[in-house]
Amino acid sequence: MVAQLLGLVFLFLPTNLVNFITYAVEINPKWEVVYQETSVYGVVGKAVILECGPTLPDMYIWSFTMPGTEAIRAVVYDLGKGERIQQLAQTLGQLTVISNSAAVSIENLPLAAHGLFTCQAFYDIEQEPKVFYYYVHLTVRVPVSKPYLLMSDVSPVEGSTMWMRCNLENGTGPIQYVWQYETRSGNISAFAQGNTNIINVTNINRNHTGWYRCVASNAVNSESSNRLWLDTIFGPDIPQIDVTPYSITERGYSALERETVSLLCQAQSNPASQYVWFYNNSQVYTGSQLTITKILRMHTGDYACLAQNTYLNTRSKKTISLTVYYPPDGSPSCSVEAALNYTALRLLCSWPGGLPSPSLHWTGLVNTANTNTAVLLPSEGLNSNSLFTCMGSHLALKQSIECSTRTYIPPAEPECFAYVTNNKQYLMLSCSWDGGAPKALLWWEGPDGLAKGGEENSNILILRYGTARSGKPYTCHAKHPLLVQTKTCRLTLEAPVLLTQRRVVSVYEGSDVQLTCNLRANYLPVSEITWFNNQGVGVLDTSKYALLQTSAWANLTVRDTDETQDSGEYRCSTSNAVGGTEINVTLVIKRYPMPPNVTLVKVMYNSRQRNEVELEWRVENEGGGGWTGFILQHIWVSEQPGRRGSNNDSKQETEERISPPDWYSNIIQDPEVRIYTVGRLTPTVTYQFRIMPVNHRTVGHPSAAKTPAEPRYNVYPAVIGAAIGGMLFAAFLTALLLVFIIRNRNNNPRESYT
Ligand SMILES: *C1O[C@H](CO)[C@@H](O)[C@H](O)[C@H]1NC(C)=O
Ligand SMILES: *[C@@H]1O[C@H](CO)[C@@H](O)[C@H](O)[C@H]1NC(C)=O
Ligand SMILES: *[C@@H]1O[C@H](CO)[C@@H](O)[C@H](O)[C@H]1NC(C)=O
Ligand SMILES: *[C@@H]1O[C@H](CO)[C@@H](O)[C@H](O)[C@H]1NC(C)=O
Ligand SMILES: *[C@@H]1O[C@H](CO)[C@@H](O)[C@H](O)[C@H]1NC(C)=O
Ligand SMILES: *[C@@H]1O[C@H](CO)[C@@H](O)[C@H](O)[C@H]1NC(C)=O
Ligand SMILES: *[C@@H]1O[C@H](CO)[C@@H](O)[C@H](O)[C@H]1NC(C)=O
Ligand SMILES: *[C@@H]1O[C@H](CO)[C@@H](O)[C@H](O)[C@H]1NC(C)=O
Ligand SMILES: *[C@@H]1O[C@H](CO)[C@@H](O)[C@H](O)[C@H]1NC(C)=O
Ligand SMILES: *[C@@H]1O[C@H](CO)[C@@H](O)[C@H](O)[C@H]1NC(C)=O
Repeated sequence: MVAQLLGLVFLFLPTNLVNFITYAVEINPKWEVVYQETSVYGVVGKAVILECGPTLPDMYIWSFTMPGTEAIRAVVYDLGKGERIQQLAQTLGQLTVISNSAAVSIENLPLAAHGLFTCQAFYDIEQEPKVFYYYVHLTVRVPVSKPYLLMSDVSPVEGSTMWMRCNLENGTGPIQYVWQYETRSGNISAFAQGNTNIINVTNINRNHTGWYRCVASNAVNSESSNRLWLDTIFGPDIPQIDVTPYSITERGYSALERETVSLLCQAQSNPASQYVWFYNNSQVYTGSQLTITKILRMHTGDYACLAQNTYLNTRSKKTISLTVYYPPDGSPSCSVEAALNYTALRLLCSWPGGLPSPSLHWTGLVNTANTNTAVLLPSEGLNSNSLFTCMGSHLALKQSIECSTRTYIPPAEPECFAYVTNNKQYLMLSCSWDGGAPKALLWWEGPDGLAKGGEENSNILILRYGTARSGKPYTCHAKHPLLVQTKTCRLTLEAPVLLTQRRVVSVYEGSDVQLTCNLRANYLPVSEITWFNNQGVGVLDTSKYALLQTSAWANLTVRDTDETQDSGEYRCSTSNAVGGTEINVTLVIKRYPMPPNVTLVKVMYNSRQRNEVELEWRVENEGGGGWTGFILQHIWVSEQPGRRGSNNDSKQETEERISPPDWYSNIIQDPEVRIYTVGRLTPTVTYQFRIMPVNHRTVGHPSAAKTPAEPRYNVYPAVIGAAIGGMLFAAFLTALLLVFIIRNRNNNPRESYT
């Protein structure tokens, strides 16, 4: 039995396992050896149990074959006399046989224990022995040690490439590597994994920023490295600008005037951005938030935020346009105008200025698109007096402002009148229909298709003077949108006709006479009446003429008429745009009848001084025309030098007398006077006297001229007698005149007409 065992051992030793098995099978094919193979995995330093059959065999031998060698070496055996641990076992860890079995336990497993353990077990030796070979492949594994992470760059710039390596000292392969990524918030995720300990990270971005660790795992364990912070350098991105209060339009941002506006600029960047603000390309502020308190319309413009990464020396910029809205000044203005050829109304509402333009709408209008500022209203169904209100609102105003407009028909009727320009060049036909809202339209129609287009409120048809048609109507039409019917007024022009009370006026000279001239009717246009005197000269108000005039008549008074000056044809004339006319008035100035002849009865110096002459006269044949006074005249006839008592040369005196003699007149206006004394005469001169009677303006025949007589001293009583006789005669004449006057007082008019 020992031989068998030894033989077996012998057989076992020299060859490889396969040979040995083949050989054993060859020995005894009937008594087949049973082979069983298992694999056992152990971890270095730990314990492992290697089984050798389920029951305790009668004998067993544990052997060990180092990998890479063929030699099989005994480790421990028990041939029935107890276990015999070989020296080899010391290199294989703390090897003990588990009692009551053939299993061995190896504690503190060394790497050297890695190899093939073979347990040859013999059962039932006393009877028919059974042989089992248990092959136990022991794999000794090394746990992974704590790895440590290495990065090529812990602050990579965005877009660059880097690597991460998971360094490991010990560990049996295969080893799996997992790179973990931990966000700031502590969320951990697998970033990469594989069986190599290095990974390349291309195109690094900011999302890669965070904690990294690597985990190395093998069949034994798994170990995690310490975490390492990866800080991606990037930016700045294009800044984002937040405007508060937020209001955006298609033109950009908007703000209301006087608001406080804050512009916040943010640009992602590592390290953090530095900000500079620009307004219309001028730097205005450094910092992320630009605040404008009480923004004004002049602050409209472009705002740019420049973000800088000072580490990378990179920058980015964003520009926004900010419009400051402001309301229009004042309030909206409402108006109404005619539309559709004065058959409808157009309401207009306007409120200029403001940004954006204010919104305007008419209130209380139905069936109209009242979003429009100009609204068209058909005039049907409208009251003649209506109020329309337009509301104006603007986003910068809390309250809307309204305006209103009223429509009404002109209060009066259309009025037509005509007048002539001062220089009589034009005739103006004026038509007016004032007041009213909207304004009315006026147009003219005249004879022969004459027309003048429409004008509002008033319309003047201008005709060249004299071209107007007499007797034909000129019609002014007036249309107001609030009235369906057209109103009219009409002018019919006629040439004037003049009348006078008397065609021939006769009057005694010296009186005032009135000539009258009046228009038969009131003609359009009003034409002025002009008087021309008997010389054909236009009459003005003078001392001679008094002109009294209205538009309808003109009375000419000729003052203090004189037969030769004032007699004749007087003409009264007028004309208007359609014609002229004149009438003649014949003025006949009658003279008074010739006064009776007068005879000088006494012409005498009243003293020797010869400087006063006393005259006395007598009216002949008093039954003729009356008299109103006398003209007493004297004239120089000659001079007696000697009588003057002067040394002056007489030749000289004679020469003086050569000039034609003049009659010197004394007017005596009292018809009763018969005696008169002419004084301040030159004593040396010889005079002649005469007298003429006067009846108003009519001068009678002069009496025979008489030279004064020298006074006589002894004729005194005769003189007195003559004087008394003269006085008596004069009294008689006066009585006669009085009788004449009294008799004719009532039927002796100053003028008479024929
Ligand atoms: C002579 O006449 C002249 C002019 O007539 C006069 O100036 C002068 O005084 C006279 N002489 C005498 C003596 O009367
Ligand atoms: C790696 O194994 C060697 C030898 O077994 C040991 O000396 C060393 O301490 C191990 N290293 C680590 C990190 O466990
Ligand atoms: C952590 O990650 C999980 C899954 O990846 C996700 O559902 C969760 O929202 C994350 N939590 C945070 C705080 O990011
Ligand atoms: C990483 O990149 C290096 C060079 O860029 C290359 O040699 C290496 O093969 C790459 N490794 C992996 C795992 O891609
Ligand atoms: C980073 O992550 C965010 C959210 O997951 C994503 O929207 C963004 O595009 C990422 N950025 C880059 C550079 O990949
Ligand atoms: C800024 O620019 C805007 C638009 O170009 C312009 O309307 C505004 O007047 C400018 N402001 C100043 C102060 O130049
Ligand atoms: C306007 O109205 C007037 C009469 O009311 C008419 O004569 C004129 O032809 C009209 N004009 C138009 C353009 O309809
Ligand atoms: C002028 O004459 C008219 C008659 O033609 C007459 O009626 C009127 O009273 C006169 N006026 C004056 C102020 O005499
Ligand atoms: C009026 O008198 C003027 C002359 O004095 C004469 O030429 C003219 O024909 C007269 N007119 C009339 C209407 O009698
Ligand atoms: C009046 O005198 C004139 C001239 O002296 C004379 O012709 C005339 O007959 C006289 N008349 C009378 C009525 O005597």
